[in-house]
Amino acid sequence: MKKILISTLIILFVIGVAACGTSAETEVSGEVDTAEAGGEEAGGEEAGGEEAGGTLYFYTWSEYIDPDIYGQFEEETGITVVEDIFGSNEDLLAKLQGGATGYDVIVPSDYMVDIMIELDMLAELDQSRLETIGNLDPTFTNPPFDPNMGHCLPYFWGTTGIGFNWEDWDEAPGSWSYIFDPDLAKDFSGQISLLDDVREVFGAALIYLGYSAGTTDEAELAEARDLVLGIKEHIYSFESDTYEDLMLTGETRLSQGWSGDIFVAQGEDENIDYIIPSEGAVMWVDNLCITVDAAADPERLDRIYKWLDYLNRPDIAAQNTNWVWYASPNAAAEDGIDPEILSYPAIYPDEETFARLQYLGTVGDATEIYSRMWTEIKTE
Ligand code: N2P
Repeated sequence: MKKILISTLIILFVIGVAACGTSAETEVSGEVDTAEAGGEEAGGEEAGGEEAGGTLYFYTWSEYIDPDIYGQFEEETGITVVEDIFGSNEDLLAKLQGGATGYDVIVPSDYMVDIMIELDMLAELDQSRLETIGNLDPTFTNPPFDPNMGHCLPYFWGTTGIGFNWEDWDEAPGSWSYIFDPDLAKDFSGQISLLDDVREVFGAALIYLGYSAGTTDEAELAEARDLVLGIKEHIYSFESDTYEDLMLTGETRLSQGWSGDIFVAQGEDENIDYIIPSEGAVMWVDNLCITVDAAADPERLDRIYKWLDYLNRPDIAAQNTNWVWYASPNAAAEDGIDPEILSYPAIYPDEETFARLQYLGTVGDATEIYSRMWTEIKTE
């Protein structure tokens, strides 16, 4: 199955299909106020300050690392990692564009890497500074959004599908119609959550309608907007950071969500499960990227390369996947990854499922249409 997966991924990349709790904050930040990480000064003087190893500011998605890794890294290098959380690629971009210069390493998805490279926001990656560079699966080393990993290291990849509770179903809800068809969605009225993420919500609606997840066609986008507006009365919330907690408390029964988040919730309640719908789903690759601001400071860069090398070590990458339940692009980590994860088709999908996955892709000037229609969805 692994072979099938790799060859399919190669095809996807080659043809460029692209068409909570932040426990780490409390554990690692200690004396440092993480709110400062977004400020103009963060990562500056403090970083070179009282501690020998200094501080590294890591801006990432929620629940996206085994929190133990921060302490292990600090023990080994003396470097304190301060985690700050964003909920969507657009929030990440807005924060940096708003003047936050303190972040060292950020974790944008595929299409956002493309946008940030274009905007000169990412430093080039000096692969010669990474002893672990050879650990990556070649499938991921020349992605269309970052040729030859010129800027970033792939971190995790996964899909965006439907989280559900087996208490409600005899057969898994394997269609987006359970969310987007008002006649079906009304059965769970007020108990459905969608991601608070413009591209993900449009992506799913467009896929359900049979269009490309990254369309730039205004009429198709209007149809997708109207679809979401048509079920909005049944939506409990638009939520990206804690939607799996809502499933655990039973407040929501169906969630648009990211594979690993829902599998982690399944660890607490075995009735919770995840499915990639028959119409298809969004697939993404998230990446470790260095901000241009950090790259201007050799001391910050030293810490950054140590951090990237550490996360890309086979034992650490495996430990991390075993905690987050997202697929790893690190081939050398495979031996350490829980066999249950490696054999889970919704994490490492088979060829037939892969054929139904799409990258969101960049949409250029149509970004304005997406954001206008997103506002219409959120405010109407
Ligand atoms: C983890 C979020 C995964 C990010 N909580 C999806 N791009």
